[in-house]
Amino acid sequence: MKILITGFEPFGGETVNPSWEAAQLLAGQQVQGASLVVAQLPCVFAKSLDALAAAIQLHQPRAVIALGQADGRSDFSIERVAINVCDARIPDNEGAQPIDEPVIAQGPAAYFSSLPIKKMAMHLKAKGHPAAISQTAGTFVCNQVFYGLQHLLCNTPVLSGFVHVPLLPSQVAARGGPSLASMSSETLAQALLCAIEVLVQHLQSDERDIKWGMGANH
Ligand code: PCA
Repeated sequence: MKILITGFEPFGGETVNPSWEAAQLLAGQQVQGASLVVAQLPCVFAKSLDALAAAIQLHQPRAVIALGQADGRSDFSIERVAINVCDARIPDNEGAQPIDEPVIAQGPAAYFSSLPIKKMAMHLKAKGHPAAISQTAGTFVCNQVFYGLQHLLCNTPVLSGFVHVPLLPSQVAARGGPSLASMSSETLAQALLCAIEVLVQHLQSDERDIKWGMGANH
């Protein structure tokens, strides 16, 4: 069983992105029999969904967790819902700044995460990691990827969703000003392993249900 973890390239003039730093630390690790594979996504509206689809095609994962940097958030934000809107506050890495555009024309207004978000948040908190369910992934490239991911996989048994992570200490230091919460890439990776553990257990119990003809997805 493979789990695909995606992270983003740096954007907005930064030189690192915590989502990719953490993803790289997870590459090749095993979690209760599941292998973690990773892919980096461009922070470019016109390219991110093609890169995501190519990684899914290549790895054929049983679940996908897309990660992104969330400036100013102090906890793991396990996103509940992706909306069909791109409304960019800043230009992407190729200068595009869509305003009030759909991610997928004619797509539904929103998709929910199909990850066990409450179980993941509870387990993270139980292990001492700050975590919360977030009700918005914004309207920039992260939300676009989250929406595109759910759209691509909505009629498949592959579970998927999005988690925003806090900044790295170096990013906070470079900003100066009042201290923002930050987490090292090692802490991020450790916490993500806890969340993935819960996901794998969830998938395994799902598979037992399917085998016994119960077929429940949640
Ligand atoms: N964060 C941005 C896009 C890439 C990233 O890491 C966002 O929250 O939309």
